[in-house]
Amino acid sequence: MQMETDTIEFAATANGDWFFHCHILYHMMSGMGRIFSYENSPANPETPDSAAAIKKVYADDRRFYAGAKIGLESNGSEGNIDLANTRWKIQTLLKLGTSDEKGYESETIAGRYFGQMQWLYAYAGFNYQYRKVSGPEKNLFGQISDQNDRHTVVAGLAYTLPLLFVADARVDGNGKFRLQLGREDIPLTSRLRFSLMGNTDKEYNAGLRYIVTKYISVSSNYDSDLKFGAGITIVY
Ligand SMILES: [Cu+2]
Repeated sequence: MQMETDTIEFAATANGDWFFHCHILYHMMSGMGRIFSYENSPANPETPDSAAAIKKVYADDRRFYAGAKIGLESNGSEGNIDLANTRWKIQTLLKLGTSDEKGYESETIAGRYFGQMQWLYAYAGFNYQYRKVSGPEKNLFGQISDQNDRHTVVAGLAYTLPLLFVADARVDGNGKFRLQLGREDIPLTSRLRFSLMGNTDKEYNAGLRYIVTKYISVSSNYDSDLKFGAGITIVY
């Protein structure tokens, strides 16, 4: 499983270079492979410059890959588009309600994962949010919320907790704080996924997604801004 450590035992019955790699090929191509070599082995005639060869193989680590998850549901559209390698991630989040009361949000952040286990992610970016509200709203810190019309920078730290819940603490350019806790893709069955999120801006979301094919899921969610919706989710 992701972020898990496993110990393996194997019979090292030949000298030279051993390539250990994940058999999910896009994992291998994004760095999930390492070469172990016997010390003092004779040089491999096909790679006379072994240092350069290793550098080339491990450069896979730094390649960027695109991903996306976009929900098209009766209450609006919510999704994210990512460009990431094993350390860096640029992400755009979109939330488009079907009315001004449900609101619109777009956020683009760039950040880096730190540490061997990459639990910590530090990021900065820009957030735009518009939502028609009847009166002033406060967040759980007692600050007047700026969700009704926010165009500002954001910076934060996210930390992956046990059970893969992500805790996210941030401040925006208007001095508003936000703490958020959530997890995506909790497997209820092999095809059914549950997601849960709540934050100190009094926003919350719970969703269910039934995976039909690799790219298409049937989904529904309840969102504090968008309310109940059902439709499809496209995953790339
Ligand atoms: Cu893998």
